Amino acid sequence: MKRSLLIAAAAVLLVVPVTTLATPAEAGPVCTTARTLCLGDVNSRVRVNQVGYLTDGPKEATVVTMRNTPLPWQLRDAAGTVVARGSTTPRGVDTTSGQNVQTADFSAYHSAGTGLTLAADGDTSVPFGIGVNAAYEKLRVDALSFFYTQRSGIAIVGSIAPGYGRAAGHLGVPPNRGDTDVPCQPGVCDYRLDVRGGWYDASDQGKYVVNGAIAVYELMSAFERTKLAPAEPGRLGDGSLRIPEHGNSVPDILDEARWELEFMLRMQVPAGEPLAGMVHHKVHDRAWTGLPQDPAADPQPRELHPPSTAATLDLAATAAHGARLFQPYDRTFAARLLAAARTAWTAAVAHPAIYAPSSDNVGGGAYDDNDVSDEFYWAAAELYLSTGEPAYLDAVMASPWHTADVFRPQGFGWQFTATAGRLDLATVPSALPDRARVRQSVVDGAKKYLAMLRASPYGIAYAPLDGKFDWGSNDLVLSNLMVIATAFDITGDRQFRDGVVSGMDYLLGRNALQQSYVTAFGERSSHNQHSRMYAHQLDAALPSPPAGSLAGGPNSSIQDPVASSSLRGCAPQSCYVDDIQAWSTNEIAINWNATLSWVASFLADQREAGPVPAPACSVSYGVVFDFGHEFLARATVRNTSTQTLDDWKLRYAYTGTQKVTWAFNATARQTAASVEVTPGHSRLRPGESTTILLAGRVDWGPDTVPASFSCG
Ligand code: 9MR
Repeated sequence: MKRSLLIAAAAVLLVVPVTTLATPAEAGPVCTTARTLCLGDVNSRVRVNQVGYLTDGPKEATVVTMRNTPLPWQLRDAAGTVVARGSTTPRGVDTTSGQNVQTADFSAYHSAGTGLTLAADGDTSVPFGIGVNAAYEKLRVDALSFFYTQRSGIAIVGSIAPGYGRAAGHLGVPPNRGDTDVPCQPGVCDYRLDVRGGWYDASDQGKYVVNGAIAVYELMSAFERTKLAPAEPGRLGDGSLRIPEHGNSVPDILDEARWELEFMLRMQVPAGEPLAGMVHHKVHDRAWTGLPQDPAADPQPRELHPPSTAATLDLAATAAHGARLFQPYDRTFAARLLAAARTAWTAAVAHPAIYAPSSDNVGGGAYDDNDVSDEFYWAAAELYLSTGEPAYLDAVMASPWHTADVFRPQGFGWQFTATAGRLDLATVPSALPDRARVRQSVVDGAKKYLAMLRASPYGIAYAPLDGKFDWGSNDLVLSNLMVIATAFDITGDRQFRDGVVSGMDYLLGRNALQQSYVTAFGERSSHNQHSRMYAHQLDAALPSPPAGSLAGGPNSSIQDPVASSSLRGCAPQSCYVDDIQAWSTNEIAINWNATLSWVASFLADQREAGPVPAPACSVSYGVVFDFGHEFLARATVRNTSTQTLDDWKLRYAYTGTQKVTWAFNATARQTAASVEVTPGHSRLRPGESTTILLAGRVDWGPDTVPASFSCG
């Protein structure tokens, strides 16, 4: 059959007109099956963020249309009354979707509400809200609570995760054959390891150090950000997530990160063995299991796969990172982490080229990587930031990644970790000689992503080099939003905050498929993700993935049978289907939810009425004397606001191991890393300054200055 006839037949079969309204050449492949959500009756051509918009934030929608001249749009409230109107901007054919589109900007409308709709070109959007900061707060908690239900080696308690209770998986209880005493693959080693715990990676119940590492980094970074930027640290504190470790005085996000770190430590080759200090790349089933599969009922033998330099360096990076964060809560654990990080670094230097091969993909994913220069950079960066030691600084400065452009259009993740190192070198205080340049590089990278976002009529801050969307593209979009968010934290420049707010629209429904990729967020959200535990689509007795689960998203390579048969010829953005068997486009994974958690946490910190306000004071904090393990610091606080500060307090957090023991001209109280200073000078008029002296100890590591202060 001729192509044009085929397209006509498909359109007749679908009864309703195709909604992509692109040229026939583009419309054909996108709309030939119902799976592609091309049905005009359910798929509005007006694409919005289905969760909604912040009252004081950018508000844009994308309209799929054949027209190329501006069209009128109307914003209606829940009662159907037009509350704002305007006209669209023609954007031509969008290369990522093949759709001819226009954008509608209703940012000037600031009133909060629910059930709003946007109409243009004879079609109306799904309902959405304005004033959705609370939804982002919920997203932060949901996205982070995902990790609890992914835990291995512990029973999931139904009262904590309603609907998701299950027996502990892989604790050596039959039919499980792991993970308490796991042998290596034949010929790899002659010892066995107890590698219980950690998180199941995705749908499969494998546990992979490199993917665990990037996920745990993002969780720890979301926590560390509360010390580096104006944020509300309590929101990530003890009791904030749906996890069992409430009431232990440790922020829940760190409790969750520790679950994975403990597992990663168990993957390190023990002293006395030939590759001592290296880290096994992964542990998983000998053969693939089918769907559904309860972890506790998995009968497959588990095997340790060979150590790799990438896994070793990733343990070095995250254990070093964790050491500085856990120090205020558990010094013994912090010391264990730091020792393991040092050992791993030394082992990686001695074995710099042991690569995980792409062929090792039976029973689990390969997570192959044969360039570990970026992992060396990241590990050196975290070791330097935590210890301040010259050897690690030298490794940072000597790395080609230190001056290269690490802000790649295709984003970063488990396979490319230099960006993680760069972001932390830019934000965590240190004596890095070229720190100002490093900070500027993040701002420059973010500007590039912002330009991409603005050039894309769907607001996508992601542009893979060949135009093909990668496996897990949603995660890569979010990774670039992390960079834009970090630029906001560095500069306070509102365009970056607005960029992140706007960039989230794509993931929550403003896209070619009108799909919210986050379960239970938005009218049309993904809920059939590929998962052995949450296989509701296959067995009605099982749950769907929990609220806040991110689907991997459009993947041009469509490697699974369902996607490859139903999406053949898809435009990049349309290479997605919410089907449980479409594992190459629709899986869930810890690294993806970690990036979502980071960005959701940033968004939750952005209030309705503009970014978190600048502090009422400026603080100049300097170390006056450093006697090795003791310090004397001076903080000069100036009231930069227009209001007199009465009975005010100075608040900040250390990123290192400092502990204030005494204050002059003030009283200081330190809880974990957070310090609250009550000055003797309790009234500070606008423009007035006061100086406070603080004495304290440094257990180990550098005596760096705090990064962010608040007064009030
Ligand atoms: O996220 C991984 C992606 O970057 C790779 O291209 C893909 C193929 O190797 O593998 C993805 O990771 C999967 C892993 O191999 C096994 N567990 C599920 C992961 C998410 O799909």
